[in-house]
Amino acid sequence: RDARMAWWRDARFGMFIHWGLYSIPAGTWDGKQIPSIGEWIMNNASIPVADYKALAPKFNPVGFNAHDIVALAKSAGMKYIVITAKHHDGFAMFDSKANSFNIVAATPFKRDPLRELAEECRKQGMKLGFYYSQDQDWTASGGSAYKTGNHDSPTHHWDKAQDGDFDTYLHTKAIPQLKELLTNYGDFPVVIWFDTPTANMTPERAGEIVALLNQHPNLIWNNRLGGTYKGDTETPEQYIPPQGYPGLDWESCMTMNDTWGYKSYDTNFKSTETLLRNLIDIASKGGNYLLNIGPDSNGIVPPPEAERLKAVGQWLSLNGEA
Ligand code: FUL
Repeated sequence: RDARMAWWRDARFGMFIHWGLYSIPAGTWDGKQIPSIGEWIMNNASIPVADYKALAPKFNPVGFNAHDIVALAKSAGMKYIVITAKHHDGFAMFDSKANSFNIVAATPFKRDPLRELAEECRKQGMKLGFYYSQDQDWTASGGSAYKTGNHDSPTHHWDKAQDGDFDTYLHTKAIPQLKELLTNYGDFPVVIWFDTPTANMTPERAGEIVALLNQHPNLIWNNRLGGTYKGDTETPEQYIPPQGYPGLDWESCMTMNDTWGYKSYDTNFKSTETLLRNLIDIASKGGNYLLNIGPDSNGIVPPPEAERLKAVGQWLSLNGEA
């Protein structure tokens, strides 16, 4: 385990990327600004499955440039990137044969940004990991859905198209897509970042996923798979544990404003000073800082985010080791 975790412990600073179809509505649905985080808009506005899926033919993010994103992460002093391969909305941001609701098969863009990022990461000496929402899936029948704001409630569906059998979802979508992610990208991913397990993720079901992960002995995965599995890393979200987690590997993930997925009107950006203090505070307590960017529907990193990352990197190269 120590050998497996060595690069990650040294890394200290990584880039989280939340990017998907939700960058098109960008926080507004039917003319109304929908409160809370942008990537939850389908759930928060109870958008029917067919209406949400209709976003895919409109997704053509030709401004996406893997080279520039990896270079931005490098310039900030970041050592790894974790991108949303599939968030709770069920849309795969990669070429998937297992399910056609994906960026290659269902959009005019037709490119696989994960493949492009993998190639650039290899060229630029960056590590790459994939976020995958293994349990919640709001567009696949049988996928789980949390009721907004209540992570304890049983699966809450707002559209009959969501009803179905969780095991069918697991065996026809989640596990096949995880296999694709684990085998189609060469030496990547080095991290799988699971999220929001519900009661559906029993130890038995999670165990099937673990058997798959165990075929990749260098892989690092977080503590959000579910079942009884603790994973490799603790994942405090939007906070820094005052004492760290002695004896454990941990990573604080944080937004720069108040959303992970792009929201056009969220301008509540933290200052560069705050971002630097967070990084130093986290590093001093033995953790990693996974700092998020939310590219827009054209694939562009919002300028206030890019500017801050560059400024953080400048400070590090003047005052630290970057
Ligand atoms: C949460 C998710 O529900 C959010 O959308 C986001 O991905 C965050 C990092 O984890 O629990």
